[in-house]
Amino acid sequence: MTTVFVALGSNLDNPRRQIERAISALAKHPQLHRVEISPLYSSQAIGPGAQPDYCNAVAQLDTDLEPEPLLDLLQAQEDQQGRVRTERWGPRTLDLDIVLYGQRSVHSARLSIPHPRLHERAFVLLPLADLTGNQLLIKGKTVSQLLEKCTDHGMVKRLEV
Ligand code: A4P
Ligand code: MG
Repeated sequence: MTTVFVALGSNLDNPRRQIERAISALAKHPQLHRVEISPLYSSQAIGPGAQPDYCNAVAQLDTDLEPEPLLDLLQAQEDQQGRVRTERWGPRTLDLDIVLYGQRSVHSARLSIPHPRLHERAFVLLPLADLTGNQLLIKGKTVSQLLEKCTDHGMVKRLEV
């Protein structure tokens, strides 16, 4: 079993409900175990044009799936929730990214793990810190060390339960 962190993001069609729907699909999937979810955050969109704010969260889970079959499962859930892929970083009903897959680095045509923009995104680092405290090392750095260098904290707010 490998412990994996998945970033969830949505900024279309009731983002909070999209994230809640994705969480419940992950939690009941037979190949995903011990699924834990961070608090939810609201964040200003990074991307082209004026876009609605995002709802973001991170899930921690254990799985026997290899990275590519896990990506297939996550993309199937994105499709299930009406994801339409138009422009890069465009608005979306659901984005599920593999942030970390155990200690493994993956660089293939379909996958870059750790997620290459993890260190510059408070909307991923803050929920990751909620789940792991300061236990996790990412390329030798703690999440707090990454957060110190990350400049977009002001754009990210934790949502009330
Ligand atoms: N891919 C490569 N590595 C991964 C990975 N670790 N996990 C490939 C998942 N997918 C990965 O993704 C395009 C391709 O990336 C996939 O087919 C997969 O093979 P996509 O989801 O179709 O497109 P995208 O999300 O627009 O591209 P990208 O480059 O993954 O975007 P990012 O960097 O994830 O950014 N602003 C806020 N506030 N909150 C957000 O959540 N998200 C994005 C997406 C932009 N701005 C945001 C947010
Ligand atoms: Mg994505």
